[in-house]
Amino acid sequence: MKLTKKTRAAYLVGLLLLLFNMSFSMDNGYNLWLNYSKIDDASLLETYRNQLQTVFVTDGGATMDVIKRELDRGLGGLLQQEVRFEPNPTFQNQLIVSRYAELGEDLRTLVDPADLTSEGYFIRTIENKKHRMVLITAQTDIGLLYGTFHFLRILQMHQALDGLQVMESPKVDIRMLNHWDNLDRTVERGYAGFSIWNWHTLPDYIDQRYIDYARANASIGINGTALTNVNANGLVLTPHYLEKVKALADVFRPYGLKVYLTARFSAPIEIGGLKTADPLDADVIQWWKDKTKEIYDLIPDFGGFLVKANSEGQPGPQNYGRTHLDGANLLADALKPHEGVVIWRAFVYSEHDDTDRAKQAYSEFVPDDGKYRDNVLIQVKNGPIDFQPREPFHPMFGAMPKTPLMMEFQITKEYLGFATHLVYLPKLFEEVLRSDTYQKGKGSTVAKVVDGSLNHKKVTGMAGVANIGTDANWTGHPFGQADWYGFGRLAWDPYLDSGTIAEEWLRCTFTNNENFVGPVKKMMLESREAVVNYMNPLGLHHMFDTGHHYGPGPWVDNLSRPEWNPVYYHKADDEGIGFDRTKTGSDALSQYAPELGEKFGNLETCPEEYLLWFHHLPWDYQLKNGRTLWDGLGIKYQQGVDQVGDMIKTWEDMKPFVDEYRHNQVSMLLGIQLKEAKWWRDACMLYFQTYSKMDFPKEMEKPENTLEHYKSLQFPFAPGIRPTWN
Ligand code: GCW
Repeated sequence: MKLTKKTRAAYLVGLLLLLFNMSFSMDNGYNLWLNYSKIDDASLLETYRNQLQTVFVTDGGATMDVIKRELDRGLGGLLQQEVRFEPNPTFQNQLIVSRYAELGEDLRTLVDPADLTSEGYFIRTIENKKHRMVLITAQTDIGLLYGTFHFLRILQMHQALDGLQVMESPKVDIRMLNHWDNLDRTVERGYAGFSIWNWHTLPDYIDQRYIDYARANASIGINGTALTNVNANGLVLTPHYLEKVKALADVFRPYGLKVYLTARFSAPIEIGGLKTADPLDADVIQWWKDKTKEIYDLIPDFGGFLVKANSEGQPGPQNYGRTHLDGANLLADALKPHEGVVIWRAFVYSEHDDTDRAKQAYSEFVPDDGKYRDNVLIQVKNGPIDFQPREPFHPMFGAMPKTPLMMEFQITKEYLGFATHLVYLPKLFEEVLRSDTYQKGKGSTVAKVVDGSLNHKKVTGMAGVANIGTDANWTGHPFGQADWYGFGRLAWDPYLDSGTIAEEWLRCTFTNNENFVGPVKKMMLESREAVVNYMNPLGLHHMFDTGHHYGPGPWVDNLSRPEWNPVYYHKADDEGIGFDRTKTGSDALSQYAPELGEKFGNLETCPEEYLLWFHHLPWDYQLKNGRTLWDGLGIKYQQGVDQVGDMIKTWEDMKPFVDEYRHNQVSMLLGIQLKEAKWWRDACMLYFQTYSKMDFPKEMEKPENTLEHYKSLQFPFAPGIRPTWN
């Protein structure tokens, strides 16, 4: 067939449209929230184009180059025009990115540097006789980079530039990701593919992902990354691997991202050839000093060591009759000359200690408050057990006023449905940060402990266990990106509101259309309570199946250590259910301030969400709404299932606003979430019924299978842990 010119043109247009549509409907999420697609509001686009006709960026090193590249990409995409960089400031309809010290006198008077920390920045729109411009200024290049990302976010969110006055400084010093990545590229509790660190091709091959990873982190203010699993392998400290670590550190440096490594306490034996790793042994002390110097010779801004010791079989100072204090101070002394820090984890519980696991960390660490070197931070998980859907805050917060306590959140969803469930974690993080410890009277929130404002501030930090892997969209579930994003934003400012964060993320990642943002934000904010309801309602916890933690296993009672068994935590029996942590039980409550001891200890005042965390109660105990505890449990489980049903409906309505690819991904995942929510409800209620011997409440749907069926399920290849099978 011979094509006429006209038909050829029509074909071409058709093909272009098809390509455009395909790219629109095939967004695989790789760009995360750094989605710089064209501003779709024509008049706003016109205004921005007028206000930002040219760009001037101060000369400088690698970070300034990064800023230029990001502006080129960001403004180029959002405004859909070539970005004109000027060699000199014109001050007219210009974006200016300049260090404070290089500003002219007249501009300097407009911003007060006293308000800026070294990573802080100002963004101001200035309109006067001489100027008509947007100014981003900071004391340091990294401050300018953070300001640049903030500025791009303003455009992504379609906010007006007129009268802009932003002043931001991070409230927390160390804002880091902890990767539980093994050197063989498996990721402990990772559900988004393999480790993004390709140790085999490093140091010579720099994957574009490393750069985009650094960009994404810088865009939300994350300034540290521990590359390797806390269940550490000493090999990473050998020259062969350190060369690879150096390559990553070199990539990350312009983005303000420091590298940390996990230090295996027995490394002096395993890779150093010593006979002991005793922290008081002179050779061991010297070995760590030399090793640390070797690292700093390669990576002058190395952050320091993250250590898990004497916990879950990891080696530590207690193997030599020494203490956590001895171990932490050993490494602190080695790092001190290089200005590095030790981040020593408080996630410890001992197989020789039969006291309530919730109490053990406090007992081991609190007595040594004030004795740690000043470059030691103790990293404490948000709750006293282990990243459950809901826990009260860890009693160590506020109880060690002389020691910096760093927050550890888990961004990966080990206990919240892996990367298959939509659960918006910043809601959980916010709940913890806003909890009142009462340690210095009312208002002594966890956030104030973490940002150092409650006590003498030395160095402060917040860590999040990463949910990142090789999946195209980094996090497996498209909404898992919001957890990474939200973690970064809360590490920067622990007082931010989770709703505001959700809205930012939605606008930057998907669209500014209010018909999308409103309902999806609501869905995200409710998703956390949903998972609590369908997994662990009313204060129940740790009822996950053995090892992989996938799905319910409330019946599990045969693991070698008592506190690895779910029955240890729910203590269901013919009388009732729940863990008595009051004076009549383990008395874990006494580790909290007296105000909370009273509040949680008294059934009248204990919030229902912590009921079975602190109390063992009869099945027919009457809840506030007049129903029995048994009915209340069933109703909560059902509510969780119904909430997921509502999420599915909301998401269906969002079809017009989301590209087909991601819409479909989320729909399928929500389908799995619903199936698993029902699984949790049915398995737990059927199991508890063997004790309560009561009928299910009328509100609850009938279980879909028998208890025997649920007990028989096995998942030897569940992700997140190396497979085990019989
Ligand atoms: O929750 C447990 C996890 C382990 C993890 C440990 C820890 C890295 O099941 O996989 O090990 O916590 O935080 O050290």
